[in-house]
Amino acid sequence: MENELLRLKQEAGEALENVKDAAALEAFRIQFLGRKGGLLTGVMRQLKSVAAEERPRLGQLANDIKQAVEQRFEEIKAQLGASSPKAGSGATDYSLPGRFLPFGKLHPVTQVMEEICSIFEGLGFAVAEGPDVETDYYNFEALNIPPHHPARDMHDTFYVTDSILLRTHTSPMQARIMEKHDPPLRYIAPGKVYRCDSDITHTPMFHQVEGFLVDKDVSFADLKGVLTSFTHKMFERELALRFRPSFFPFTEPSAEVDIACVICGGSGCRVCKRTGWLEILGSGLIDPEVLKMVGYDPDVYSGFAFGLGVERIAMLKYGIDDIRLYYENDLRFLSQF
Ligand code: 2U9
Repeated sequence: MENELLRLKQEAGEALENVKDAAALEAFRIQFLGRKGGLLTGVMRQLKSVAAEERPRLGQLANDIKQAVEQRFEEIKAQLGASSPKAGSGATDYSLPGRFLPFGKLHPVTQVMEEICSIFEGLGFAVAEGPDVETDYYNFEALNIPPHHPARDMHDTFYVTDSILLRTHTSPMQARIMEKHDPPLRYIAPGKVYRCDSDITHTPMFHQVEGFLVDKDVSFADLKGVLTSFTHKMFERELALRFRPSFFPFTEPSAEVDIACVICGGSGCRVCKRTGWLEILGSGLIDPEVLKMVGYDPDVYSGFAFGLGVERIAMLKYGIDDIRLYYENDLRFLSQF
């Protein structure tokens, strides 16, 4: 019996060290440790027929060997990262195909933002990014919106302190660029902006691309040319444009730009509220006060500026009717783009 135990110890040890995969490990378990017919289990059963005075010593030896083999078995199982199949479940089918994780994609807002930037880059604009946390000065004052100006109400600002805030538009970046560089300048500023507002057409965070061009003799005709070119490229057809007089503190004159409805082509439908037009961006000639604030002489230089909401452009391009869909992380929506 003792010899039999020592021989099994040696045999099991060698067999375990030769195990190379989960299937071989399972075969080992059945051969040596299986409840029915396992070699070690079988020897332990024979203890009953050993002489009574020998039983304690041989019982102890058998237990020590079984424990050592089981411990090495668990170590090798952990090394292989394999869990042996549960009793009665049958062997693992290694020919089954693996489970594939779905590929991620760029968010539709990121895709449209990149498309907008690449169109403006094609028109000669450079891209500049700036901080989301801004000073009151760059977000408002440098853009001709002094304290207590009624335009501040429209921005629904998230304040961090009295003079620090989450930017409500990307225009502060443009003021920073103008302050640092002399004309001619042609820049767009894409990024996240924040306003305390939430409903079917507003989220507290959204994305803007704002742009400007400053040089000598820049006129409203230049603005119309750039925005017409951008819109035709963005919507992949020569849609009619309408420049509607508007007001922004940083531009004078100002205009909101509409395109002929992408759904009905201008005849009137539910999407364009029967007007035939869809608003896509705001624009204007940079107010001389803003030029003066960054140190430019408005008698020498003039410029135009524009701003658009990326979520809105993507909604019009893809027929999305609720802005909140962008931020619910529902793959059934996101994987369509
Ligand atoms: C400087 C001077 C002027 C940027 C401009 C708009 C008009 C505009 C909105 C459109 C939809 C933002 O996302 S939106 O809510 N923007 O209408 N933005 S002109 O004018 C500037 C910017 C910087 C120094």
